[in-house]
Amino acid sequence: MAGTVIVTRRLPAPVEERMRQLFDVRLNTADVPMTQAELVNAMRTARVLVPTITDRIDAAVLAQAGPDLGLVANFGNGVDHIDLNAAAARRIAVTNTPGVLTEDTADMTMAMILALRRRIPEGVKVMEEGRFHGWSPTWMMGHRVSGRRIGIVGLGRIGAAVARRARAFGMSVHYHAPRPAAASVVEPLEATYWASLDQMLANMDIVSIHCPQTPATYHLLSARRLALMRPEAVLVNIARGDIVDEAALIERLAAGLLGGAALDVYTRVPAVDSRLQALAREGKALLLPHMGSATVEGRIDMGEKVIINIRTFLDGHRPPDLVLAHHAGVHRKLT
Ligand code: 8YV
Repeated sequence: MAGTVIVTRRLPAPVEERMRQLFDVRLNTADVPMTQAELVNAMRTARVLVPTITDRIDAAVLAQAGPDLGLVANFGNGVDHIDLNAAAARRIAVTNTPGVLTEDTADMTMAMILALRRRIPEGVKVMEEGRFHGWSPTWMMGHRVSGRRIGIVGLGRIGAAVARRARAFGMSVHYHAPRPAAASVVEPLEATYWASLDQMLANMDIVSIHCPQTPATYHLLSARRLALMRPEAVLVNIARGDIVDEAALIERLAAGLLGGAALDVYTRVPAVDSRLQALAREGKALLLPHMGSATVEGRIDMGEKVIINIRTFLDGHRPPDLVLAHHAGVHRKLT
């Protein structure tokens, strides 16, 4: 099939192989992000660009796109690294990979909650370092997870998958979203809707973030809102770093005003704030290196979604996973 497809990062081998069979494709064999100059160069020549979260496709980059570029087929769900308005203005379509990473991300959310509350990383370290000197009644006591109230911020696909798991673990499910979810979603979960995020935060044991990052959700968990959380409550963020005011979160954790945080995403990557590492060493934070959707199966499924989007586009049809700026809640340009 004709058309130059440029892929910015190494993808799982079966995905790269399939792309080679199907498209006139230029793969990036170096497993490091492209420089901005390389990215701009790719934008000039490609018909289809396949970026990942490590590529910043802002208005300045899009302004340099060649006349042939018609599709940015993102390898991933979140598109906060792409200026959707600028793409739309240049009639460049943007697609993502919804659905296929839902269950893996929800599994990881539960793993993070359990690991933080039951002190799993500390326990693993004790064994690795040969510091287990025998059981005692007060040894490694964590906190019970069942019977707790979980407040889910954003009851989309991933939020609902987390809610199903939380129910199975005996938690009561609460959620905040711009509007109540459909009865078919909410009823089986017996989920309680909180129109006010402030009020939900003040009443939860666990708060888990599952909304996209948009200008509207930037620092949604602001210093003021973090201060509403109960001092023994924990925060889980597997969505995007800037949905939380990370500096304010660090202050509250360090001051013992929050029960803990489990994070898979950060404001700065890869140079994560070193104060978070110190908090992790004290057992107040559990930190993961953005691996929420990282399963072999999930990444291959994501690649398959990207391929379907590219094929339909190159065939002259509307790709199935189009992301529209107004649907994604993007009302102003990336800053
Ligand atoms: C992806 C993610 O691995 O899909 C997302 O939004 O956050 C990750 O799980 C990443 O975006 C790949 O580009």
